[in-house]
Amino acid sequence: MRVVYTPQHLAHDIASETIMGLPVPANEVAERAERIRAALEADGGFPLQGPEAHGAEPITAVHDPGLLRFLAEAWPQARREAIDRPALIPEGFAARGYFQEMAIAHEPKAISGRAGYWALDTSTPIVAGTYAAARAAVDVALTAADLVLGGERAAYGLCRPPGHHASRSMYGGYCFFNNAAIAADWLTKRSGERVAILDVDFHHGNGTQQIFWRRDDVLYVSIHGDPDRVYPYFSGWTDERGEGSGTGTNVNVPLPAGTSDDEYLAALDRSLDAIAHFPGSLLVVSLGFDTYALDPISDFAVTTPAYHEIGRRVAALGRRLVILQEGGYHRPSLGENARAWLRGAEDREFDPLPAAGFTPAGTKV
Ligand code: SP5
Ligand code: ZN
Repeated sequence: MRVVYTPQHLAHDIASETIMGLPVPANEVAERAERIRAALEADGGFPLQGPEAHGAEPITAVHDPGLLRFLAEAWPQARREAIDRPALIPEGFAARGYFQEMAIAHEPKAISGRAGYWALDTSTPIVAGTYAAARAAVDVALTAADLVLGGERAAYGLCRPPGHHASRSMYGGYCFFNNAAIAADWLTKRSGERVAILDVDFHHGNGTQQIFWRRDDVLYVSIHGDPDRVYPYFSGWTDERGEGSGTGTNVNVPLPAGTSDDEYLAALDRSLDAIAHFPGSLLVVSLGFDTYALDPISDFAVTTPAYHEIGRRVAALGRRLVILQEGGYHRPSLGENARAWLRGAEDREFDPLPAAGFTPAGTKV
């Protein structure tokens, strides 16, 4: 299987994030993508290629042009305002209650307020290289989509930063542009077909759900930690099914803490069944490894052999696969989990390579 990767992600270099007001070491770090790249290179069956630039148009097809403008301008503006901090994090948010019963919505000029106007949370810092990395991640996703449109049965886009928490007009959850949503929208236009998205990241893909909420040409199916318990908290319940002509094209499968391999695979089978009933030959996979038993911010108990089986069952649907990386924060396991999943998707056996070579981020080779 071909893999699309670019070292441009290294520019999104985050040291810490803020959780409930306190700084903690960042989870969404460059080492994640470098671990996966190194394991796939060591495997030998996953040729790497760089992305093609696709411009801004596919981004503004699903995102507010104001969000794109904000992300392009945010770091330079923070520097101009002499905000002497390692990263830009919002000071306050345009919360639901602020606007209730008032049809007002001004984007302020100051960068601290501007960030809060577009942001979901305080755990998604913006640094000097964030915009370039986020744009490159979109190009990675679209290049993987093009490989499949060009005849590949499957392609893997090693996107970083991830995307599924970014909605039409909001960034957050370590995400800036919704790589999977942009790729799915692109696929509908280039193929003329309906497109399904399967989101197996531990977290509900609130952004992807929001973007396609009223659309009947894109099915969104997500398996995730129950929002009553975990981030992103405000969406992901089973009664969220879409609205208007999109009614019935949003499927949420929330699961309890401690979900085992067998419980996860049972939920996967139900989800694949929903996809099998939706027309079209294309499936975008939002692939997260934060369902892993040792993930530091999640609470499922999925293991590496299960990733091989999940990849196998997803591919057994018979759809053409655009597989895009989302989360997964247990760095030592990421390479093997990705290799297991992707070999499963090719219906090849998985033989663990516990000593798979790893070249640290930034190392000259
Ligand atoms: C793409 C993706 O996986 N984004 C996830 C963003 C999660 N951000 C909030 C993290 C909150 C961590 N809470 C930790 C509890 C540990 N017991
Ligand atoms: Zn996640």
